[in-house]
Amino acid sequence: MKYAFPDSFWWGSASSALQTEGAREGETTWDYWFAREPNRFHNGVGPQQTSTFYQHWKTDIQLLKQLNHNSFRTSISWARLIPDGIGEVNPEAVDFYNQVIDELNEQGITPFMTLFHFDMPMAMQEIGGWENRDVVDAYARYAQICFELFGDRVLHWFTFNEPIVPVEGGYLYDFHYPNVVDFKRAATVAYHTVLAHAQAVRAYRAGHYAGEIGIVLNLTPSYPRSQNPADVKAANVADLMFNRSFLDPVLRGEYPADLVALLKSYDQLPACKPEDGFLIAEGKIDLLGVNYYQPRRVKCRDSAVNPQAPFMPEWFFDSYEMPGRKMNPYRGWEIYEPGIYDILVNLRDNYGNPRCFISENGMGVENEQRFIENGQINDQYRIEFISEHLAWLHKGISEGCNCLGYHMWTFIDNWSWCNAYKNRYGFIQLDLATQKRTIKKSGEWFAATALNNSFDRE
Ligand code: BGP
Repeated sequence: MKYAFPDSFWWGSASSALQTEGAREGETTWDYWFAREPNRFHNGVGPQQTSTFYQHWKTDIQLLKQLNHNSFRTSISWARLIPDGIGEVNPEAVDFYNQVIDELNEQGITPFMTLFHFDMPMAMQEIGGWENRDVVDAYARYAQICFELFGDRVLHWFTFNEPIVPVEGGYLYDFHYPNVVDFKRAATVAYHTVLAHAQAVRAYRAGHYAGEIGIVLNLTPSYPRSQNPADVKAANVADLMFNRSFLDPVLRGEYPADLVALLKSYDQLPACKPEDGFLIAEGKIDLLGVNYYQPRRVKCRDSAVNPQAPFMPEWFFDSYEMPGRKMNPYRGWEIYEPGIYDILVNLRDNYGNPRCFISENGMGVENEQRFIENGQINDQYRIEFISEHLAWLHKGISEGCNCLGYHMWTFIDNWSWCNAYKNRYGFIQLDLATQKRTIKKSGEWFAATALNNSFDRE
């Protein structure tokens, strides 16, 4: 069967500043944490050793072109642009981003720009990070500076990438700095992130810039083990906490009443100001980026909660390992392709069918060198992964979902937070010793699919 996509469908990939550029003047929480606890990072590889995009941006953009990208998302590093987060703008950073943006446009690759992809300037973290409303204001200033500097040539902006991840990693589950376990502080961080988002949207609207503004959310559809009411209730709480905590404010301009009531009943609500509601209502977006990697399967808890244990989302559900689930064993994530369709249908039916696109989807695999044939990684598994997801995405579009494109994570193998270079995601293989780039089989497949705006499959 031939899967053809709408005209002007966005074909591309995503990356982020910290994971690709390499070291910079302004320190981030990642540099700080790595210097103190290198053992927390796979093979002790830190954020200085990334895929050297800062040096190779021009030839890397040539490679994007070779992969027939018509669009590409990366992020601006707040710490590179404004090393202390709030003060002077670094002119070298302005030159760098200007060059990248201009080259992308010249090559016919539409730049999509994220303002914050997990990379908090250390100076901002030192005053409390997202727990401090001064950091919210500093972020809004940074966003406004980016709009002024680059807004004439960047027409698709994203305030945050996966804003729930720093909440989970930094304040609940101990996989990002500052390694706090405290639900109320996590809720405050999440709430202030929404306020920061809304302030950036407000600034963008006030400046009457030519493009559009959105956010990128990692949506994990919550599937109950069964239709037993206890399982369904558990899945609903997981959905409220991990999806709707950001989805509702940015698409509906308000928080779900059920979420507010739940947190209130456990005394976990962050401090709110009366004017916040108006600001959040102004934060409604033009375009939603959806990152989809895995579903979340849940069941009701089998045991009572330990009242001495810290209050956690898991007070309301257990994760459920469905027998027979298909796994990506390297990352430990389930692969469930219909999830991409379920997300789109949910957006269509419950959120007014917003303009959206798949902003990340991908498969990290360890030790890909074992698949080298005639000098090239033959990553057939990745081609399968993409085409199966695209088939479900295609079904969504044919049923009226407003999905405008598909971006893969990622372009060139890059540095992956605590996993460093363990799992490779790229269309292009990176040789860490020489920095040599070699297109994988999946890169060629994607280039052909983007060129034809379609692919064939049985
Ligand atoms: C997303 C992030 C990316 C990227 C990707 C792969 O959550 O937006 O930055 O890293 O996941 O995940 P990981 O690197 O954890 O394997």
